[in-house]
Amino acid sequence: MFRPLPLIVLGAALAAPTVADPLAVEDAWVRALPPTQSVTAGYLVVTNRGDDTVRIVGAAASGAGRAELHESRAEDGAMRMVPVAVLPLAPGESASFEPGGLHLMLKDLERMPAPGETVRLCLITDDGEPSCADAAVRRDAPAAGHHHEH
Ligand SMILES: [Cu+2]
Repeated sequence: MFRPLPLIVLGAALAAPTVADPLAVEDAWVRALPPTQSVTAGYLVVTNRGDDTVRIVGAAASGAGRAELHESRAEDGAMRMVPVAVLPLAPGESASFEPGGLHLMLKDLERMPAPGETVRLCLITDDGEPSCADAAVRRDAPAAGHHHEH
C-alpha cells in the first residue's frame, strides 16, 4: 500500500540534507618529518554543520596504525602534548587543528609520508561515524591566512 509521507516530514528532510554527516573537514594537511621519525602530526579545520552537538572522540589516518587527538599546551614554560578524550562541537562551531594547538598524532606509521603525497584523515564521533578528508603532505604549514583558498 502506498502511503504518502505527511508534508511536514518531507519539509524537514529537505531542510536538513546534511544529517548523515554533520561534520565538514577542510584544509587538511600532514607534516612530512625526516624518514627516521616514526610519528607525525595532522592538521585540519572541522565544522559542525548539523543541528546537534557532535562529540569527536577519536581519529584515524591511512598509513598510520593509530591516530590520537592531542593538544599542545604550555605548562611550566614547556610545551607538552596531552591527549584529548572528547572534543564537543556545538552546531555551527569550528575547531582548528594547527601547529601549537590541537592536532592529530599519527603513530605506528608504515613509513613517513613524503611531500606531495596524500593521507586520508578521519575524525570519529561517539556514534562511530568517521568524517574524512584527503590531507596534503607538506613540510611546513600553509602560509597564514590561506585557510579557505578553495
Ligand atoms: Cu601530539
